[in-house]
Amino acid sequence: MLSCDRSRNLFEDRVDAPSAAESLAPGAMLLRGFALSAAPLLLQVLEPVVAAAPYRHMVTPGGFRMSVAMSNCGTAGWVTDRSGYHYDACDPLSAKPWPAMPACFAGLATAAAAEAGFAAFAPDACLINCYEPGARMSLHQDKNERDFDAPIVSVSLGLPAVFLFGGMNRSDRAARLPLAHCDVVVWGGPARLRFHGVMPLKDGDHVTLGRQRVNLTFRKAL
Ligand code: MD3
Ligand code: FE
Repeated sequence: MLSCDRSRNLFEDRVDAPSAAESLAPGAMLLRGFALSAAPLLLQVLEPVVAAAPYRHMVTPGGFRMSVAMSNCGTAGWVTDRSGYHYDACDPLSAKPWPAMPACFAGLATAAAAEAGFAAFAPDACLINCYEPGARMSLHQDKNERDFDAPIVSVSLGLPAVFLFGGMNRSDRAARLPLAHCDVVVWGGPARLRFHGVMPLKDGDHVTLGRQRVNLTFRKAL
């Protein structure tokens, strides 16, 4: 049962209500708790997606194994290997198309984008990042998509993380932004090509996801 103490922070499911959109920078909007009501369904439909296309540690063109385990759903999926980064209609592990994007995934992404001022966002790719304690993502830009006019919508689930929000140059000082279960961020316009990353995940025990953080990033790739 939910306790009456709204100040506890034991990584239990959030008891707070979604709050109003908060501007982080031009084009970047934080929607705290936006995925709260959708989360049980999101996690339910995620199961068959990752059963069909299991999380895997991809290798960067430089030969490094990524600490984040990844999968995809949608008509295109982001992949990296020794030959480079690209979007592909098929999962290289199965040689079959990525699982379809569940309607509740696309619906949440479109609604979040609209809330942030980006009408009619129609994602065709959802990259699913699975972090275990210690996993991190170094500063990078997302620029494998064809159309930078479309925003990227990110949905955080499970353990909290510290997100790094940098500038247009890798060497620009990055702001630190804590992201919790069900926080949604919309990155568009002038924020779309900013460098960003995730600090190493701290250990913890989330009530539904255990020792995991799952991040869904919705993109218009094609
Ligand atoms: C800011 N994922 O998959 S999502 C990625 O939490 C990625 O797993 C992180 O960066 C994660 O590429 C961060 C937030 C995000 C996504 C795209 C952005 C922030 C962004 C594009 C531009 C600026
Ligand atoms: Fe990224």
